[in-house]
Amino acid sequence: MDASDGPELILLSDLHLGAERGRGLFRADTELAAFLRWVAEETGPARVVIAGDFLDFLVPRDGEESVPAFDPHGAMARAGAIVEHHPEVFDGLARLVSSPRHELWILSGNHDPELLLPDVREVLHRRLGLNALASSIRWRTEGEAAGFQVGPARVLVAHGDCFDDVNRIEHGTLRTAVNRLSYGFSQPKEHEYEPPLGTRLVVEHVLGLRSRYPWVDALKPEREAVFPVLNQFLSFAEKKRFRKVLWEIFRSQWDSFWSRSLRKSSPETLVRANEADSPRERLRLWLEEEASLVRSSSEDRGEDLIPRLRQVSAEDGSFDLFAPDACTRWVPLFLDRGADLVVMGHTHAAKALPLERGLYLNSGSWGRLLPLPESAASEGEWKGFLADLHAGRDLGEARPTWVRVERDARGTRACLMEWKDSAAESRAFYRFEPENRHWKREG
Ligand SMILES: [Mn+2]
Repeated sequence: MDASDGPELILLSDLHLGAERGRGLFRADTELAAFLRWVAEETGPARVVIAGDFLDFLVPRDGEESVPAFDPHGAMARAGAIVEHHPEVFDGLARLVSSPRHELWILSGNHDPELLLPDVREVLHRRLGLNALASSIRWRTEGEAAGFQVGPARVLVAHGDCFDDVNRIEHGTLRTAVNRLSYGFSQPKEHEYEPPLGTRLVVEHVLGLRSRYPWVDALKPEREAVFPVLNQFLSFAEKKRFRKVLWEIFRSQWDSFWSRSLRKSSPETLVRANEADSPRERLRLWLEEEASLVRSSSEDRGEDLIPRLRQVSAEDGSFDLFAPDACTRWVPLFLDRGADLVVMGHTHAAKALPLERGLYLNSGSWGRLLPLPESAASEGEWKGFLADLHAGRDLGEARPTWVRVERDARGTRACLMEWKDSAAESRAFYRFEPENRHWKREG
């Protein structure tokens, strides 16, 4: 590779390293350490970008039942505990940080907005062998996207929670809170930061279910499968509490959709409702989605769970790299503004979707994933699956994916990759055609 070609990009996200080991969402210590060794030895010059949810501050330590939704005072200790539980991963990252051929970029996500706290970043700097004066980690902790140029292709990288009303971090109020905290205004009513409702759902409901149902954060699709299953398994009192939060989410989504997409749109964009992506069409899709969510939390009596899940399984594209996801209809906003490739994570569902103008790749997750059985699977298989879930079997496995964008003799290419059996495997590979700013699938 010539120097003029510039560094390649290696993008991964949603590692969810928590202050625990051998349980929970992330258990791929050995695989991730091997991957980082491969990156250090086999690639370069390269920029390695961890695009959000690198750490998970919403994971309890041994003996803790739950965690606070936002705990600026405990965040440093929790970061320290996370680092302690995953030594080989941090050794691998330390090696990249000290490598003259590699750059490490870290974006925060909705499970680690605490990375905005300088003390938390300091914990990582120390563990990775840096002192603050010579930092060579590029932090992006205010929700901003990171832009890169690889040959003629412009690449935009973001965590992806910006499109998710339930989980989006409000970076303005978080920044204000960090500012106030630094002056000693440390009470919630003084710093005024409120985590998103999705974070509350996790700490108030999901964490309490993890020991009974360890699959709860691995089963996909999240809303369409997990909510109806829990709705059947939970006690009446638990259901009531759970539904209360779901309703709050429903209402807040309506509010935020209204304020963001309608009130702020110019009147003529609301009238011209013929295009598929018009605000009115978006509103219709939105309402449809939300209606099914509310139905699943209020009407289900249990007897129709399997037929409903069969339908979810038939329609769900979570595990299909080429099936559109909820981001697909928003990504063009970035492509229209100059990006040729948009890479995001957050959904834990790896994607490779060429759009009308540009390409959208989702880097997936290194956390565990659990698909529903095939829609057409036998009644026995479905019953067995639900019995396993009910019995609290620890189901799910990691399918570690990442994105590689590099230059070769023929130009720029972008690949969705999987780390499988200690090797890098391409799952979908696209070549950039700069003349028409188009990506052509080549493998
Ligand atoms: Mn996320």
